Amino acid sequence: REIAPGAVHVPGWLSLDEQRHLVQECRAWATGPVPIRHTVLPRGGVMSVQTVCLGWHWQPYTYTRLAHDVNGEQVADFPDWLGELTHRALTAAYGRTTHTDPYDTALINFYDGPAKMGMHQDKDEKSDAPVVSLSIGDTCLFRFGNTETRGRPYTDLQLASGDLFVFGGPSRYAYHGVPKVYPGTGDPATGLASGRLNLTMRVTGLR
Ligand code: MD5
Ligand code: FE
Repeated sequence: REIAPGAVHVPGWLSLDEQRHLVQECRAWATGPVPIRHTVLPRGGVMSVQTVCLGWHWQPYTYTRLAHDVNGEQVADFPDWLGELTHRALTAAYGRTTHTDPYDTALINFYDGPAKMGMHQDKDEKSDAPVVSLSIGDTCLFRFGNTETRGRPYTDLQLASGDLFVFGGPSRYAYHGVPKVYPGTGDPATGLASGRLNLTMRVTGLR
């Protein structure tokens, strides 16, 4: 379903098996060369979500190869199979692949307890290729806004376990956020007993 031009929500896109596999892989990445952590913002704030990156390391507001803000190590590779899953996701959402640039980074966010994400734009990538988002675990309230301001107008919707959301075209630079996660709404059969995982695949445009 198209929420706005270029913003397509595909509920229940991932099978339970695919979700279980992604949860397992995320557990391994969380304890990889650069462990999952609460990102510290330049002005001293600490994000309530925990993030681990693949391919390129995101720290506000840039991408680097080495995680200078964590332990100086290089993040784990962005695996080919995740790039293939991303291209299947784009085909499912748009009916075709719109960009040929290879996807080279994933940001994996883990929401537990009261974790949420304020309204922001994703503009650290030097490519306007769509951002591909996969949700696993507890359902969240997702706020999809406009490209001009953090405030109204926005559309509130729920993202549940297995949902795919693709943000491209005119929606690529829309403000968005996660005002809350609904505890106890996930299926423990995914392997995630509580909390919410979100994987976003991106093209950094860097080399
Ligand atoms: C999440 N993650 O669920 C959220 C929303 C992030 C982030 O916002 O930057 O890691 S997934 C959504 C997303 C990504 C890029 C663009 C847009 C939404 N959008 O234009 O609405 O952890
Ligand atoms: Fe974002």
